[in-house]
Amino acid sequence: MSESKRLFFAIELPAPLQRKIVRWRAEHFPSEAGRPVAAANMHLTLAFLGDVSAEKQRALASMAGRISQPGFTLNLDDAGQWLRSRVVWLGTRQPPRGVLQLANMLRAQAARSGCYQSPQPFHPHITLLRDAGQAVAIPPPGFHWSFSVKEFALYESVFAKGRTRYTPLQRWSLGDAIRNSDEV
Ligand code: 2AM
Repeated sequence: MSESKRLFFAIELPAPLQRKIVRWRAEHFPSEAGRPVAAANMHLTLAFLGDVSAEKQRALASMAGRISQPGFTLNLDDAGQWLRSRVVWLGTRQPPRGVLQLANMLRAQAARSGCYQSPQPFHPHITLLRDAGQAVAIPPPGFHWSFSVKEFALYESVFAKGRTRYTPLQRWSLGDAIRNSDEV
């Protein structure tokens, strides 16, 4: 029997953006607000898969490879806290259709493969702090970071020596982004 891996599909953040976010977080949140997610671990989850066998991983990867849709731009212009899951996050006020379409497709494929999918609506976010159980002041989004998403990845979550590390295992390209009429 092959070993299973804890997997999820996600969007990677460019390293310079990860560094900017870390700087902003350090400036705006006290250390007692929560446990900071390491810069290299920052990502935007599209579909959580849970513990997956090698066989199921192959099937999920093959389905992901058949997804054909254009890339899109994500504007990180929102931040908030979910007390129930004890996280502080960064997100987007108006998720582009592309991110919703991609997540819906991956979540539907995952569900068809028997990976439990939460019935909660998909809220694209990047977790910044964990164990944030006390309400913290969320700074007004004076930031405006945007980045263009040209690919997505299958990640493995590994817990070792007291730390969780997320490692991209495989990546797929999205097609050429369709320009919004208000973009120049
Ligand atoms: P979170 O950041 O909001 O906690 C890897 O754990 C990624 O999958 C995280 O981004 C996590 O979201 C997301 N995820 C979604 N559902 C999950 C679940 N049931 N258990 C663990 N992680 C989950």
